[in-house]
Amino acid sequence: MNRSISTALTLAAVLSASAALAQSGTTSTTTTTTQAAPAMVMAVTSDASTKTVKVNLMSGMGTANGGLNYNGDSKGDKTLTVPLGWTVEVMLGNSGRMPHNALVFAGSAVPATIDPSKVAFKGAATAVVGPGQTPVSTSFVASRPGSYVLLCGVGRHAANGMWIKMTVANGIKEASYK
Ligand SMILES: [Cu+2]
Repeated sequence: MNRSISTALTLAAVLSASAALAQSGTTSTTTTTTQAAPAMVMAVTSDASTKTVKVNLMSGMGTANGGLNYNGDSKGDKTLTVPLGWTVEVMLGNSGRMPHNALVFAGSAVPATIDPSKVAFKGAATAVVGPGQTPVSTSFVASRPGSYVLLCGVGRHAANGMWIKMTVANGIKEASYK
């Protein structure tokens, strides 16, 4: 775990340096750290060579929104933006007291009925991870541009605010979480 995080950090640093050298003229933000993470968890890292985004979500981080949060975020107050056509690898941990998962649905609001068979992209649903359990992961291809919500499908967590926004955008070459 520690090794993979530091590898990701190193990779992100290399990518940042490469992007700076390339003088692409577009945004230079490669990564965004979360506010509530005690160890500066990297929320997203981007790898343009493999067109892959790694997303680290820690559910139940602290007491924000009564524990119904990802990385301390809830109620759409953060947006995960990923490049169109890239592979999105989601790693979901749980530092809280309730089980959680992460599902992606089309639209900009929590759907009235959360049907795991109707996620926006094939694979855009993690398993449920219990408190303190080993993180779970899934990956999907963000194959259609637009607005999405990433939410928890457990109980009424999403209705109670456990969701963030997600945007799939054409013409960008790195992800952001802000
Ligand atoms: Cu939940």
